[in-house]
Amino acid sequence: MGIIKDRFKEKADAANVEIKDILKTHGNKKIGEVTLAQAYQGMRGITGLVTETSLLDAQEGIRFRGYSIPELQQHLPKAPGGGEPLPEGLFYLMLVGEMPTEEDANHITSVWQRRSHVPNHVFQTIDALPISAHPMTMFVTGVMALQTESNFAKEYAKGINKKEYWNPVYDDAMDLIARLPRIAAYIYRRKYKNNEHIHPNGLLDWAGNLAHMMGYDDESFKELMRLYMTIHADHEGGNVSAHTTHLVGSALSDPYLSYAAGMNGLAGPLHGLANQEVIKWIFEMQAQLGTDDPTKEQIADYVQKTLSSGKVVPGYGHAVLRKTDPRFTAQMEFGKKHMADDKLVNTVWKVYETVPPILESLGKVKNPWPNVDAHSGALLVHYGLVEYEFYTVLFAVSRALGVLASLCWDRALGLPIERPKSVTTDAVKKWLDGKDEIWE
Ligand code: HAX
Repeated sequence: MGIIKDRFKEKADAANVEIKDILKTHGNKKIGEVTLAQAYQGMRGITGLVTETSLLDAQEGIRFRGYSIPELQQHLPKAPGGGEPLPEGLFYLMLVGEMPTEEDANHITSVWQRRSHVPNHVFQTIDALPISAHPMTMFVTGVMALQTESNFAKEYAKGINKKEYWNPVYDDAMDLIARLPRIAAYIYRRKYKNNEHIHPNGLLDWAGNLAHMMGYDDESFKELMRLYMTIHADHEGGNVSAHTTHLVGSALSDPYLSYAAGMNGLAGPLHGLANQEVIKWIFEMQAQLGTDDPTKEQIADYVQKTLSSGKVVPGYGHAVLRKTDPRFTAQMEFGKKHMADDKLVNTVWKVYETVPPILESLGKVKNPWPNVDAHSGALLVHYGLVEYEFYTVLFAVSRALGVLASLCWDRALGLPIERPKSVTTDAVKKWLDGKDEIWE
């Protein structure tokens, strides 16, 4: 077995023993109660999932295996001459649960380079879609076409012992992550750059190579990609993309099927598509106001217009967070370091000063603060990546790291098929009247 596979298996075996012991002694302990409002309103606040890779605190934001984003920036290995973390290192941290050495991160870089070949039929399948198709449609279609390569599906068809499920799932996860930059870059060049493609550079790291294949060889853009791929990778288990990947995987659908399902969820405007919606909203504001440097008063008027036409302000609010998203702050710091005078980036900062008090004044928005998507587009536009419909594809490439590391854990821990109980309103009414207790 490979070095990292061995380390993962060792950790997973130890965790299995520990969890069995916890369940034996404490399995009947309650970790919460479910109210009717929670059942009807998006299961907010119900603790009902185990995800090992990261944990979200409403006030503090995300921690990956205990490390905050600034701590990741400090401790994870960097590319030579670079200042931002290598996403390879974050993947190692999420998978193995320990901070990687530079050698560990470089090892993953070379494994992913070796496994990055994408068969031709995947590109042909993407080519069968009209050029007008949304990049996320092309992306998920490409991943589905790649499912022909699944080791897990092949092993399952042959009749694999359930104790061994984790093994081909691990290989699928590594293969899929390795191949995603090629698929993403292919879509970008096909849709926006005349179908002129760029060969991978075997000397570059995973995120640097993605930048290169998209046609962006500026060193600071590569740094942005490393940061971007790190901060978008995981946000604990309950968000739509992570939860869907986990749920579909629990039916023993292979990692390609599970990840594609999750990314269909990421493509929704209340989730990952919000990154394109933010920049579209700002471009529309600029066009309507006739300026690329709006004042805070002009922005406030535009926000009111958005709200009064029954729309949400994209990039603001969160189902769990109750403070400014540290992923927003990390991007703001990057902006201050690399492009402090950029007008669009400054507009994002002015929007940040304007929107929260307005949302707060509505009295119903639980979190008026910006999330990750409020900032990302403006940084990309700075480097010339103006094709905002593509932004969610970048998010999807990054999200693969978290959801696929989690899927390895799901199978290594032998988690069963997920199947919560649902009720009908009729049954609820009978239960409230004390007439029926069919679900208890
Ligand atoms: N603008 C206007 N209204 C908002 C709002 C916003 N940014 N955020 C929440 N609200 C509204 C809700 O629509 C809801 O209104 P109704 O009661 O009239 O239906 C009310 O405030 C209460 O909602 P909430 O409890 O605060 O928020 P939810 O947990 O239901 O939803 C969302 C969380 C992120 C979906 C929500 O804040 C939103 O729609 N934000 C804008 C879209 C966005 O930025 N999404 C990306 C989120 C981060 C992410 O997943 N990235 O991938």
